[in-house]
Amino acid sequence: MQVHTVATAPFTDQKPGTSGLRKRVPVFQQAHYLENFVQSIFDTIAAPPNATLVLGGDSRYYNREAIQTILKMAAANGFGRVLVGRGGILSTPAASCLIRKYRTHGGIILYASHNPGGPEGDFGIKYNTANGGPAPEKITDAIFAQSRLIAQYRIAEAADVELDRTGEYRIGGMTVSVMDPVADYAGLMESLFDFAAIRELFKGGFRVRFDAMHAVTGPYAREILVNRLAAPADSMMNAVPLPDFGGGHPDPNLTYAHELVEVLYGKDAPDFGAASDGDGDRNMILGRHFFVTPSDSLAILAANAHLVPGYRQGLAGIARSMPTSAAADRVARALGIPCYETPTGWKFFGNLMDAGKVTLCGEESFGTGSDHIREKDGLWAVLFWLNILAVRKQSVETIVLEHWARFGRNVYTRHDYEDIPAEAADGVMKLLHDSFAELQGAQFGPLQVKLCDDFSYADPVDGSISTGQGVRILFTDGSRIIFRLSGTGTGGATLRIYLESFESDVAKHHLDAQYLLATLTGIALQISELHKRTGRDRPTVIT
Ligand code: VG1
Ligand code: CO
Repeated sequence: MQVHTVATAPFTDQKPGTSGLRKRVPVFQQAHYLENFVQSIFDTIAAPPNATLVLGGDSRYYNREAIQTILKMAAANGFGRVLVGRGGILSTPAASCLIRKYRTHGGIILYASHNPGGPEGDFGIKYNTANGGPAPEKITDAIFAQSRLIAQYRIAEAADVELDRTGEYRIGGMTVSVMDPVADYAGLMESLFDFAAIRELFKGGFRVRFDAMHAVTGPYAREILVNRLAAPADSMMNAVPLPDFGGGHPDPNLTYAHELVEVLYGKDAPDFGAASDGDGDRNMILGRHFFVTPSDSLAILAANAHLVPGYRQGLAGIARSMPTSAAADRVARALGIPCYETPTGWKFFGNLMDAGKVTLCGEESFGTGSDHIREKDGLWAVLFWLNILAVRKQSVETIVLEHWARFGRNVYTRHDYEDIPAEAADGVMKLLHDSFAELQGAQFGPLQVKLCDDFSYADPVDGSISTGQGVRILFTDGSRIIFRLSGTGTGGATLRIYLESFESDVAKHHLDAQYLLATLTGIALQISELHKRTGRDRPTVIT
């Protein structure tokens, strides 16, 4: 095997965000751009000789080219084996599953989650460590630092590997195992959930519709829902992964998954609907004419976990990201288990799960998961819900309303202002910071501000501190307004406003969240001067 050492110069913008490095495809197509970042990963992790790596992605445009490059670089950097999903496909949860099951040194996931794909769309790359989870900040910071110094990278001269046939291939001394991307993951799901009960549910005429949004979950959902659980084939929609996701935006929310929403809110709607995102780690749960917020979903899964074989022995604890509603906290209290509040991003859950402190984790951004892997897991959440529905034999809506009647309802919404000028977004955040003193104790109609700050987190396991994780305005009655800038976008800035209040009155539980949160929304707009500063009079997306 001939190895070339290629001289290169640093790019200054290779700083990983909330979840890996994401840029437009043409940025990654620049000479040396991908190679620099991959070499920076290899230099930082310093894997021992002959280590094993997992490699795959969400099927988006440029994945295949990137995989060929990364394989040649892995061979030149002394890896002994790379496990690749057939066709270059691995959902993020499946990659996490493989890293753990085969005890590999780590994995490289090529994906940009819910961001659009195609030649002008987004591409991304993320490194996961041996526990199967996204590299923690100290590693992503080190990778970034290395990318600022890099002077050369190593790459083998070799033919491209046939990615579409399972089997073993060689690049010099390194083996490439092209694997079935679904089998191990599907087996893991089967070990956690009562597949027999779910099969019975479908047999009884319960109808489900799953929208893979032309992204990676198509083959996974087909194998699990149709082949193993015997749901009818027409339970699936948009199930063939496409490099540009069919021109869509593979983000499972009420705006971008409108095709599914129309089915579930239409005439003769199925009993249950779900969608997943580009890389398969998110989930949206719908009942007939009913939407379950991700924050409620986490709380409901926790409250019903005893009905599911994999969780029957009890939960060690729950963790949620700071902007996620406190619905799960109420369940944790009732169960007598701890509830942790972390910054946004799944990487913060890893330590808690590794230390055995939490079993379930969730984010308001349609992410739910457990310690079965170290990523959020879209299909896992779907199966968890189906398992609960199979046991309780009630509708999704009834289960949610009963949950609220018991615990109260944390009324919740998120308003996203996408692609606004970075200066306007920074201006809003600065204004808020500058207003902390003035806001403290301020009265807005019936609501009084108890505290405002910029959230920071001390990891209870390794003591690491993460600051600047979002502006919180907390009111004395438990209501909250959070402002945060997205760390996953590639164009302009995205400002997220998270709004939450608590409603104990059952008579109000059926009311629309936007209506119930109107006062809080007004306060948020007033104190942020958002409309004036961004020129926008309404959010791009409401979830
Ligand atoms: C968003 C979500 C966050 C999630 C992250 C990665 O980040 O808000 O909760 O962990 O995406 O999700 P941000 O910084 O844009 O708010 V995904 O499905 O990449 O893997
Ligand atoms: Co995702």
